[in-house]
Amino acid sequence: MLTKTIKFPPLGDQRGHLVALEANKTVPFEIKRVYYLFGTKPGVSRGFHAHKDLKQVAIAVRGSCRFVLKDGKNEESIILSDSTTGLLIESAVWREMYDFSEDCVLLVLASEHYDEADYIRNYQEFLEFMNEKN
Ligand code: T46
Repeated sequence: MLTKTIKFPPLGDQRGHLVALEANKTVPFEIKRVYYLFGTKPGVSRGFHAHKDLKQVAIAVRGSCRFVLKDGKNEESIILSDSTTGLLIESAVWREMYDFSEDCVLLVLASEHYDEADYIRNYQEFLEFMNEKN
């Protein structure tokens, strides 16, 4: 299963909603970096890369988008549209992102600092990396 989701317990009350994201608790790694994607233009797709080591959790805190995940053999698609659900993206998984709603704010929690050397941005190289790994 490539699409692993984490349900964050909603802690809201009559005043509104609250979700807590805690490293090594609700998020299964130490969080070293947080970034968010927003203002993605209609029809634009993003991603098209894998990470050698990085693990991430992505949450559509507003709006929606669709992830396609690939491991070289299997492919799965998932729509993120719920601010209490995170998509856990393990290392060595190719990701593509589509269908961003205009209001989409995609929050991403990352297990490592930014390192371009950890990216595989060519799909053929990704397949070779997976062959060597397995
Ligand atoms: C991912 C998906 C979900 C930085 O300088 N620091 C950062 O922390 C990040 C994430 C990116 N950048 C730079 C690298 C590029 O020059 O920002 C530019 C845009 O990044 P990229 O084209 O990789 O963006 P996406 O939306 O295709 O992918 C991003 C993350 O890079 C990636 O790890 O899994 O969001």
